[in-house]
Amino acid sequence: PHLQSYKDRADRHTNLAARALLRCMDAKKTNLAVSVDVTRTKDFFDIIEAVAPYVCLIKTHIDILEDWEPSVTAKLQMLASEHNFLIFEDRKFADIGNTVALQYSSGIYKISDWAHIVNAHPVPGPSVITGLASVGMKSKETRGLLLLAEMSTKGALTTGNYTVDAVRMARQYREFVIGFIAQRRMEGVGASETDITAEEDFLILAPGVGLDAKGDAMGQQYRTPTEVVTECGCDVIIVGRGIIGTGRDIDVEVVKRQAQRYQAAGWEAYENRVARL
Ligand code: UP6
Repeated sequence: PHLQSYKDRADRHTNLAARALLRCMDAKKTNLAVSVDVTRTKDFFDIIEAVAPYVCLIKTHIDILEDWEPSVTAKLQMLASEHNFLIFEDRKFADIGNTVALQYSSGIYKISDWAHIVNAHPVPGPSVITGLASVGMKSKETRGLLLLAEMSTKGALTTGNYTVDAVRMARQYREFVIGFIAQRRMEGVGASETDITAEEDFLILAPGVGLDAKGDAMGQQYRTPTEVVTECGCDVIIVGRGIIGTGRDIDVEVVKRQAQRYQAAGWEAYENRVARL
């Protein structure tokens, strides 16, 4: 599927969240997701307003906001429809089905009310998917789940059979699992002859993307949009500090310029990939 256009894939996708994301990517010509990893609500919205025209997806870690209040998620939803982007809460669920269902639907954040997409570690086994699906598939706007099949960090344990089994698990729940957090395409991984891999269309969202740095001091590793999208076939680039910077203060002009730069690089990498057909 990665050799087809986002538009063609949108038309064929059966999950509403995946379809909406692919449509948005095609309409706005962007495969950029910005990770808004800041602790102050003002910075959070300043960044989102600066990058909104250039992104298909805003990725949040809602629990790092120090001054969060319910109006934050209400405003986020409003901006998402106004600027046409989706919301991905990077919650990385990893517990028994009953617990993840509660963490997804309840508490103060009520993630399932506002996040189109969430993710989970496959480590508990299929029950993490069915637990989340018991909430997400009930929603009138279908939600989508990504499994973390690979991580971007040095020494990650998400290799070999772990990744293979994650992909096999996803294949059993294709209505709800729309793809992976990974570093490369997953279609061939662990597929047997009976798997109908031709119709399989998993979205691959890749974190660990940077144009200037190779990594940070805490194990993060960066690759360029060309490596990630053209060479490894990923669909969405997830960029945090490459766009929002590493300083305490946010310069919205810089953020905006960097978002434009990553959008252009990500889109060019995609065009180069589909042109290989
Ligand atoms: N993230 C990774 N690697 C993974 C999974 N998730 O970096 O394997 C998330 C981080 C962070 C973002 O939680 O929010 O993606 C990357 O941020 P950065 O671009 O500033 O490094």
